[in-house]
Amino acid sequence: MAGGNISSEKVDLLIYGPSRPILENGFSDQFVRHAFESKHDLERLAPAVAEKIRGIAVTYHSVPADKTALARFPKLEIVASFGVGYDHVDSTYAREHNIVVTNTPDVLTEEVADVAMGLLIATLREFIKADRYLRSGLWLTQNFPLSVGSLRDRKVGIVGMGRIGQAIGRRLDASRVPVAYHSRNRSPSVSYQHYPDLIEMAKAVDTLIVIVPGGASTAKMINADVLKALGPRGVVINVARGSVIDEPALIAALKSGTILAAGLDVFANEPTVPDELRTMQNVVLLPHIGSASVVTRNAMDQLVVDNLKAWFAGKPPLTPVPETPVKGR
Ligand code: A2R
Repeated sequence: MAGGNISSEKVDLLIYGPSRPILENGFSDQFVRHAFESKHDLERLAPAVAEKIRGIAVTYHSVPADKTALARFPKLEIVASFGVGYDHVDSTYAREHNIVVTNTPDVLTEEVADVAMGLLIATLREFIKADRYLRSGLWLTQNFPLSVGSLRDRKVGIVGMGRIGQAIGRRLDASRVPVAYHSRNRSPSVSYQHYPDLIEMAKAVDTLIVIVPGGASTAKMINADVLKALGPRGVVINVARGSVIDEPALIAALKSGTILAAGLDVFANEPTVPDELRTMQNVVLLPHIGSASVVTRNAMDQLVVDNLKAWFAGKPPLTPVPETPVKGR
């Protein structure tokens, strides 16, 4: 199945979530844009307009394109979502209603892998603490203490060996760090040791880098048992989704010394981060910046626009998600 009606009639689009220049200027006059920043704003959308909407650009993961939201649009053909994770889009409802869902894979792969690697090293070698130490003038009186953590004596288990997991693996290879991975299926693209059982991998390594999709199948998969198996040298890096970690279990493990440290770019209830984490010394916390550079975010916005344009030019979508009812180009 290729794209929608290619006549010259106007196409009504909903821009759902924060707008940005490429989403504002990237469409020709054939498109009529209706911009709504939040779910609350969307409630103001007149039913007469909702009836005309044929495409939605979901511009951030904080706006839920759930069943209730999607059901308002009887003529909806395509939801073009920003980001590689699309757990905020009800792709099951979309498939059942023959609505195409696209995401923005590949264009952010190397950027997120860079952040995973930076966060790992910053956590192990305590960059943030060292920066604070220098700024506070303490270096004038004594040297910064040696870091307990180092990449030199570690074995990393990557949880998820897709596009980004493989890009992280390449960086660890370059750093001469041994790698293993956990996923449901063995990946034909890598030769690292595969563990179908996450606990078994956690026992065999001392560092986990989490890069699986969010959603029901991965919810709280990094739980108290996995953390216990990782052990007192354990370090957890999460650049996936906050939902993947049992956050109270992680906090307890960090407090009790069940594991050593964590580097987190994502949280269960963003942008709220538990006070207990914010006051801990053995964590590095980032405000979900994995893909958040100007160059990469522009490429992601452009891919959202290009998916919608391809579809309404009668072509297949460029990057449909696996569950969607159509094949890509
Ligand atoms: O399990 P598999 O064989 O489908 O492998 C995928 C793995 N994965 C899981 N592993 C264990 N338990 C699960 N329930 C589970 N579900 C998926 O995650 C595969 O190795 C990896 C996903 O790879 P890609 O689809 O290529 O995603 P990409 O581009 O690497 O991004 C991963 C996630 C995004 O969904 C965002 O949430 C986040 O990174 O930024």
